Amino acid sequence: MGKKQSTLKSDVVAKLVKETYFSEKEIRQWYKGFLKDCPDGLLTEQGFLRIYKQFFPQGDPSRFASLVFRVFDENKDGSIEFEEFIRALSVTSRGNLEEKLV
Ligand SMILES: [Ca+2]
Repeated sequence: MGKKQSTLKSDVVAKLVKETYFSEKEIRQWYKGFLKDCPDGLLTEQGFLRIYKQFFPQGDPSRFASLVFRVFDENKDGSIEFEEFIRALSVTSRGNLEEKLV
């Protein structure tokens, strides 16, 4: 709990490949970027919004991103771990999250 991880364990990667739309390579790339933005492995809501805006530059996703943040902070600890993050990204990048939230 709360330990720094510089690499992603292969069993974690395998699990995420199954649970998301991303390939192993994509997941490892996202993890690198994630650690750059969040060296302690935890993403705050502000940090999430910043990344989200890069991913969806059109429009103002602030409200939506805030909603997404709450939905995907599965253990409700106020921050998003990489596993929560990549699941959120997988769903939102396919654009069906609104359906899920309704
Ligand atoms: Ca969390």
